[in-house]
Amino acid sequence: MTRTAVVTGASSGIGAATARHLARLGFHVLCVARRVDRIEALAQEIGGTAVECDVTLPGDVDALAEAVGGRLDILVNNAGGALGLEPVSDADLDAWEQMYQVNVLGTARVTKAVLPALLAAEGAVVFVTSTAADAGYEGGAGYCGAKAAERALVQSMRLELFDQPVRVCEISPGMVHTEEFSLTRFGGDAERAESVYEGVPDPLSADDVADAIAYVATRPPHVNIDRLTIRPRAQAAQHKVHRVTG
Ligand code: 8X3
Repeated sequence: MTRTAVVTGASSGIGAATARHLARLGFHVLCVARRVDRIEALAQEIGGTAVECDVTLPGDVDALAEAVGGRLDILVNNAGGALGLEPVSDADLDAWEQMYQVNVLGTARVTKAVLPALLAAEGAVVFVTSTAADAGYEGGAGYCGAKAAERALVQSMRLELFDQPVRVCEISPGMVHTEEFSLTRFGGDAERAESVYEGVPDPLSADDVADAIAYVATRPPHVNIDRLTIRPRAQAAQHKVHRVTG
């Protein structure tokens, strides 16, 4: 029987790379995102299925669950992201609301909707959180809070489902240079986005993280990788980043 995976946020970056990795491992991948042109191209490339879905909309998520059907081997909750880097004194709370809608509520909504299918397949759910969930940093309250809340989902679900046939795993990436993460965070300001990675010899790529996700997701059913933190060698900690200057 062909194994099936769902990857949310599959239109770019870590999500698209994960869809490709899982397809190479033989999974039929449901590529889930809002931007239908991108996921259709990806699905065609990897022999998967594009599912247009905004995880913040209950009707879209119901339709996704319908498309999944009765069995699902892997759910990769990747849809999410950061908006802004202002201190709390200047925070745009609409942006915070959007971050919580996607990273937290959207993730919970999708997970809830396909959990019966994951249980039926003795499957695994992998949450892509962030090292931003470890502690707050300056300007990060909204994003760090959203990612910490997403981590709470992982922790609670693993306890709630301890005697059920499903694995609950978390990947916590540090600095990853994708085409969109920082660009989105800084509202399309390409120069500011690139400055995040300036001088860093080798930030992680989307492929590096996808490789780790695929590893975690494809362990045998009795092996639960609770959390895997992955950073570039140049980032010893959130604020300790090696940059080559001059
Ligand atoms: C991305 C990591 O350091 O920008 O999730 O918060 S960071």
